[in-house]
Amino acid sequence: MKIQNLTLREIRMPLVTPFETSFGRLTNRRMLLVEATVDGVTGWGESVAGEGPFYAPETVETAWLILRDFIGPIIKGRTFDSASEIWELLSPIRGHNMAKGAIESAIWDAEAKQRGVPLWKLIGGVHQEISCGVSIGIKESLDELVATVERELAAGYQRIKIKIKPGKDIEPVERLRQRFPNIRLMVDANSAYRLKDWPHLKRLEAYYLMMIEQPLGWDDLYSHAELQRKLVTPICLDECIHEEEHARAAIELGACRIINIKLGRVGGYTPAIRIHDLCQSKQIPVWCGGMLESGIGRAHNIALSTLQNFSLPGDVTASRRYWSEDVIEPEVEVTPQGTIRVPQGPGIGYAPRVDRIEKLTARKERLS
Ligand code: OSB
Ligand code: MG
Repeated sequence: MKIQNLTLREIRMPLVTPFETSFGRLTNRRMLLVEATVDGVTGWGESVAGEGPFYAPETVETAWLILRDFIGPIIKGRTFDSASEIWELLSPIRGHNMAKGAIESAIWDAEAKQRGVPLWKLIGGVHQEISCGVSIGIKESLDELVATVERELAAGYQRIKIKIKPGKDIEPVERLRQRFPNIRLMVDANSAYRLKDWPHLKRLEAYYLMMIEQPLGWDDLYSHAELQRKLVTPICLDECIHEEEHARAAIELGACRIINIKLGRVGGYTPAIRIHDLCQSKQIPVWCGGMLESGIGRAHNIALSTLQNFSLPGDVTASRRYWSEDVIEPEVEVTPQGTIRVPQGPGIGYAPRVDRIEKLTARKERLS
């Protein structure tokens, strides 16, 4: 197979409702899409890099620059047998996983389309229906939070995750537990606490949470190991796991009991599958995280979630939770049981709406 064309574009989409985390509030999402043409077939990928370097060090701008000046020249015109070789080709570039993941996933989509098979089958997926949870941003009031949770449960979602930060943690959790004693509930702090806050985090244990996601520093495995020893509730790591080696270290150190895998954060399917397999061999359950993706990234998350050890509900949800109109057809829909039925068409299985994407495009560059 030969990579003929690579096109980068930035699209901008307003969120249906603003999304607030411990590191900021977002109303408009900028995302970088990659189109990769391989032997005449085009695959699509999405970089999940943020507007600013607040979740991870990368941003839309850094991903663009790395793709154009460093990844493009390695990949363009390259011949290869399988998309599984792309990750290794990119190994001279340190970090920049979100830039790598965008192009790597586009090439996987192209290969699956070439072969006429669904991408989830090509990567060895087994689940035909995936379980969905929701991630709910920090709300102004507890009443608004309760109303949001009520709505998501009515839509069928199987677990509720709320974002927390210091001062907006114990109270919202307590309120939700009073109102919904039996739901599967978890929190995500996006690194808003320090190890010395452990007695405060310990108070969350009264509310029997499924897990506490990424309470401490974004790259601080050691403190998470200390914290996990003080808690009964499992810690789930998100930000910390950006390399396969970090996953191994986290497991060996006892820094977490669950891992959230995001394609973009780890650099694409090859590293995501390796982390998945490692976790499976160590009996660490995983689930697929989300990054407020457009339909392109959402479709990739669905494919990834079909692997065997994605045994907990992920943050992969219906398009309409974030977008008034998505960029794929059909849009991602969730069943009343809170599941997504995996598409059976070739590649990502959802068709990019190129006309709409074109309208949303703020800039576009074909790499030469
Ligand atoms: O930590 O999982 C996170 C969104 C942006 C950045 C980080 C995170 C999130 C979410 C949203 O939780 C999940 C989704 O896409 O629904
Ligand atoms: Mg998270």
